[in-house]
Amino acid sequence: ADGDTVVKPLPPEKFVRHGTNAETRWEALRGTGHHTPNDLFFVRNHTATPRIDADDWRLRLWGSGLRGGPAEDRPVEFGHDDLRRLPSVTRTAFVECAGNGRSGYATRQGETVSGTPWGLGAIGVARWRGVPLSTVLRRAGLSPYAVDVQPRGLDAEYVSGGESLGRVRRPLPLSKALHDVVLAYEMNGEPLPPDHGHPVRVLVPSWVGIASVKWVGDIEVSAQPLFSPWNTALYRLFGPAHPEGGSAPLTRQTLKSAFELASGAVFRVGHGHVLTGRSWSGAGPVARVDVSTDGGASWRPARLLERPRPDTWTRWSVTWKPRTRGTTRLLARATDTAGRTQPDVSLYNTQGYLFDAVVPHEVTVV
Ligand code: MTE
Ligand code: MO
Repeated sequence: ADGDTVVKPLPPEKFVRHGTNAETRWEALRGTGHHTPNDLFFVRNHTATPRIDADDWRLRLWGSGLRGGPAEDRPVEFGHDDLRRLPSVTRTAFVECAGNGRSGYATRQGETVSGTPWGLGAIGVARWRGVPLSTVLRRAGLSPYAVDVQPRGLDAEYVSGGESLGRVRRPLPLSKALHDVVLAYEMNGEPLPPDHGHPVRVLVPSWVGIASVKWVGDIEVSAQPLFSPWNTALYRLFGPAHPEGGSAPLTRQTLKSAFELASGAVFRVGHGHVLTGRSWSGAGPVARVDVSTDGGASWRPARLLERPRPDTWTRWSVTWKPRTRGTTRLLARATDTAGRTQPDVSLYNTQGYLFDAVVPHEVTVV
C-alpha cells in the first residue's frame, strides 16, 4: 500500500534552505525509522559550523557555583578522552527549534513575526550518546549554592543589528542540568557530525533547541542567576497576550504534528493510500492523534505505530481511499498525556515561537 501514494519524487535538494539554516523535508522521513538519519537532520546555525579537532578540544568548567569559589582562574578541565572514559548514557530525544512552524503565523494567521520562516522541518530525533552533565558537574565539584549553569559554544560571536551578542550561550537551571542533560559525543551511533556540534554538544531533552548548545567549550557554574541575550531578549514570548517585559525564558517545547508528505502531494482517486506522520510534545508522550482527510469536517483516530515515549515523537498512520477528484486538506491533531490538544490558532508572539496550531496539508486527488 505504501507505494500507492503518487508522491512526487524527492527533490534533489535534501533540505529546504534558509540562509545558514536548513530544514528537513517531511517527505524524506517516509520509510525511515524512528530516528532522523544524520544526513537529513535539520541544521540551525547562528553563524557557521566551526571545524574542531577532538584531540585539541577541552571543556572548561568555572564560576562561583563550583566548590573552591569564584575562580575563573581555577577552572576544571576535561579532554575528549576524559569524557570518553566516564560512564555513558544513550538517550533518544528530539532537538527542535523554538521557531519550528513559525511560517504558520504568517501563512495561516496573517501575523508578522521575526525569525527564520521554518515550515515544520526544524526538528529531528536522534539517539544521543554521551556523559550525563550531572557526572561532569559533580566531578568538577559543585557548591551547595550553585543555581545556574551556562554552556557556551566555540562558534563565532553572533552579530545582530551591528552589535555582537558574544558567543551562543544560554543558562540552564541546575535542577534541569542535573536531571537529564547529556554532553553528547555520538549521534545515531556515529561521532557527532560537524554541523551538529562536533566534538561535543549539550542535549537538553524536550526543551527548545537553543538550550542544546553545540560545540560546547566551557560551562559557567554560578551561585547567582545567569543571563544572556538567549534567555532575555530572545526565546521568551513578547506581545499583547504575554506579561509586560516578556514571558519567563522558554523551556519545554510545544505540541505538533506533521504528515510525511511533500507539499502538493498527489493521490489517485479510488485507490487505498496509507498516510503517515509523526506527532510530538515537550510536555510528555503523545496520547492520541486524530486525522481529517476532508478539511476538518470529519475526524478519526490515527493508528499509533509505536508506544509513545517522552522526549520524542510518535509515528502514526491512517488509511485513506479518496472518492472525489480535486484538492483537499489533510489535518492531524495531537493530544499529549499532559492533556493539551493542538489548537486551531497559535498564540501570537512577536518572535513567532512555539507554533502549535493544526497545519492543513493541501493535496490533490487525480
Ligand atoms: N549552539 C551553538 N553553539 N550555536 C548555534 O548557533 N543553535 C541552536 C542550538 N545550539 C546553535 C547552538 C539552535 S537555535 C538550535 S534550534 C539547535 O542548536 C539546532 O541544532 P542542530 O543544528 O543540530 O539541528
Ligand atoms: Mo533554534
